[in-house]
Amino acid sequence: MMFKNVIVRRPARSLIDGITSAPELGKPDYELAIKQHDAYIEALKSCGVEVTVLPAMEEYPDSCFIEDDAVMTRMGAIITNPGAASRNGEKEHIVEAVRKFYSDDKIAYIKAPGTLEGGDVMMVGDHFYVGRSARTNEEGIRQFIEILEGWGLSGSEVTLEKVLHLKTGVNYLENNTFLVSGEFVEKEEFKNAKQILIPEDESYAANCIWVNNKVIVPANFPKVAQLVRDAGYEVILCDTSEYRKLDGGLSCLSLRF
Ligand code: CIR
Repeated sequence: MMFKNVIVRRPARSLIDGITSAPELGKPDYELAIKQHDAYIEALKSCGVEVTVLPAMEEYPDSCFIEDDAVMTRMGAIITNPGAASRNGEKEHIVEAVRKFYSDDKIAYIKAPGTLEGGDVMMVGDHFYVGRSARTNEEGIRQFIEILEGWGLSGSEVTLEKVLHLKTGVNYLENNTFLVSGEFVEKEEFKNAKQILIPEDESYAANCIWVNNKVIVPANFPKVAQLVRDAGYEVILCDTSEYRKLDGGLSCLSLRF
């Protein structure tokens, strides 16, 4: 399986007002965030994908975390219904971009009272794991799985206890290989997989992205970078320090399909 396309959204200046569970890390520096975003786009291009860059949206401080607004599958796209109130309106602004890649009959919508954010969705071939979190509820998951099944795909729920989104703690590379941290190590779903165990002091780096046989790893997490190299992948490092201040990781910044 190869990705052909990626969609990103430029960070807004209002980024400094984004949601965070870690205010002690300080506010993001907008200029540095822009430089890191530029480097992220270059890293993606070096993996052979076409990158569509959407403009910043000042009214939505967290909108650069575009992964939460849609889920792109090989059969169709699902526009989410973000559970964070300040982010909910982002979904209206992703549809136009998604329409460039999918016809209207291949675009489905999660509807209230269902909520779902893309950071809770992990694609493993034709199966989609969905984290039930503070942002993604039971009804959102029910609708999501129903849509997937209508397309001949499947989904299942994973319960989360500590992390913001499912992919904060577990991410899929390929060939049954997962990057697994904390609460996910012992979970039934991933117990029998090939696990790359993320050391606790580098848990942020559980959020890496596999793009066409290369793996983009956050900079400054040397143990994880080495573990991924040891698993046989070419590693590209990208500094995401400014996004980390808002609980954002590498996957959050793009839609890959
Ligand atoms: C939020 O709390 O919604 C943003 N500050 C971070 C979103 C991270 N997105 C993701 O993990 N997919």
